[in-house]
Amino acid sequence: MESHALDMTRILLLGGTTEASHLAAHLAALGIDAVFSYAGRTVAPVAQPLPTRIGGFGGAEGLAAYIRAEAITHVIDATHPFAAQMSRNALTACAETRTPLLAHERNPWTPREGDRWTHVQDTEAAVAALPDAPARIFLAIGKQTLQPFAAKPQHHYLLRLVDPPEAPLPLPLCTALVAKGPFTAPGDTALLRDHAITHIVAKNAGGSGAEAKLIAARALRLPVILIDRPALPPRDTAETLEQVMAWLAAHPARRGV
Ligand code: 3Y8
Ligand code: NAP
Repeated sequence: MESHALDMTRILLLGGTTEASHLAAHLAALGIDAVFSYAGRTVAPVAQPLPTRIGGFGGAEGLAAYIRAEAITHVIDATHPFAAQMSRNALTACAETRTPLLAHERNPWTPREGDRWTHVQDTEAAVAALPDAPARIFLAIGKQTLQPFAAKPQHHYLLRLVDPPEAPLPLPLCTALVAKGPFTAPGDTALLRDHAITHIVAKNAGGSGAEAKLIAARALRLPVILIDRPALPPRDTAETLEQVMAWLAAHPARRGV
């Protein structure tokens, strides 16, 4: 990227994933002006080597106002594939402010030999896919989408949360673990075995940070109910850091006069 374009570049990096943290470190090392953004979903998010803002923008309008006020020249959406509302707002705000937008996301996981996966479209379909006879379910989906599982209270649920739950959990038989990824296959294999887990429910997040439980399920030959990621409108996407940097070079910064 030419130096003058680099001087005017000011990136808003929508984060909250392993890939966002890797990109933040790369941009900081290059001295590229960028702001990292968390939703504020957790008590103590991982510190980033970039100036960081925490909290919602106030919808697409709030994001558009932020882009103008902060003279943002590029938005890189490196949020989680299930953070669909943030991604939709970024599409709207970048169209309105004519700001180049890139989605930095990982590909969905694909099954390998020995995987016993059932693909479902959403959380409700995941609940329907559970057996009726009491079982022991590892719900590795965070805490925002637990309520639908109350429809099958007969199961014992093992939950893994980033922060201790503030409110009572909606599942009568459950064990809550507080742990922040990225996780390891040996650790998750021991966890599934220690809790005599019979089924796993997970989001098709892709990437490495959440994959350990799928590797563990393959080793223990356990069934996995995998929730497909929400569909999003078309946008520029880049899977690797190199593709992100090539996209930036192909979209040199310019501000309306
Ligand atoms: C607040 C930032 C990094 C980022 C690490 C990745 C990997 C570890 C694995 C399991 C699955 C789950 C959950 C998970 C993983 C990474 C990544 C990823 C899954 C942090 C983070 C924030 C969040 C929000 C949190 C959600 C929850 C989802 C737990 C930080 C740690 C289940 C997604 O308790 C809650 O309210 C948790 C909420 C959104 C999904 C949900 O709907 O509940 N992530 N996760 C970000 C913000 O405020 O903007 O606190 O440090 C980030 C990471 N979580 O830098 O290495 O890249 O995916 N996060 C899923 O994938 O299924 C756990 O337990 O096996
Ligand atoms: P979401 O449902 O798509 O977004 C809900 C609202 O949260 C957005 O409209 C926006 O509020 C705010 N928001 C979301 N991400 C933000 C960000 N990076 N910076 C500033 N505001 C943000 O999002 P979510 O699924 O709750 O995810 C929240 C965060 O957790 C994201 O950073 C995401 O990358 C991370 N995460 C989510 C998952 C998951 O499974 N959903 C997994 C791992 C990490 P306003 O409308 O007010 O702007």
